[in-house]
Amino acid sequence: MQLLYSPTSPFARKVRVAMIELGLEDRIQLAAVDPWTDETLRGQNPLSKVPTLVTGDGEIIFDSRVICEYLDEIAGGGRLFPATGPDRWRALTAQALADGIGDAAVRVVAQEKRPAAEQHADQIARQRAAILAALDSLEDDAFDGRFGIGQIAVAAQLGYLDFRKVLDWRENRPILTEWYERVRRRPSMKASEPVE
Ligand SMILES: N[C@@H](CCC(=O)N[C@@H](CS)C(=O)NCC(=O)O)C(=O)O
Repeated sequence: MQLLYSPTSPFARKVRVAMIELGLEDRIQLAAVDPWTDETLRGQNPLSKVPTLVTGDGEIIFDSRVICEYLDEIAGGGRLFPATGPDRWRALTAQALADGIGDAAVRVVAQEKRPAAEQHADQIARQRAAILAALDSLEDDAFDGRFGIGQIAVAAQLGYLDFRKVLDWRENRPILTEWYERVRRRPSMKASEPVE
């Protein structure tokens, strides 16, 4: 299998962490692509986004949520994604919340790359409000010892907020801070740290 990824993408990082947590890293070759400039990616994924997975059978699978669930299935199933019931919906909702932080953060970063006169302050404020509210809800939600898809998604996005210096998410969030300091030491997190 081949994973098309970018070393800075928090969504690709989620897949890389999942892959290592599931012990699949020897079966997946990593291929770095720049989704903004590499037009060959569009031939495989019409959206030209990373992550995109090419399976051993040549199937193309995207986006990060689908890839993670696929990897969980080929690793035996039920390890990162609870199969049914309230735990499953909680895990999927946590993943959606984390991905939403990422979508908002990517938009903030894109806006802030523009010349000051071309930035839309209202859009930046709205995205930052979404990130802050999502972080507050994570602070209120006790994290158990599990490192399933919800936690992996959150960890990948907190790493991205740090990497791009989007905002200081640690301020007034001691529980989330303590949790992240613990999980960032996992081999899967260390092996996937973002690099420019
Ligand atoms: N929902 C998608 C989001 C993926 C995404 O936004 N990837 C960004 C990089 S962080 C990308 O490839 N952007 C290129 C583009 O939007 O054209 C997922 O979970 O995989």
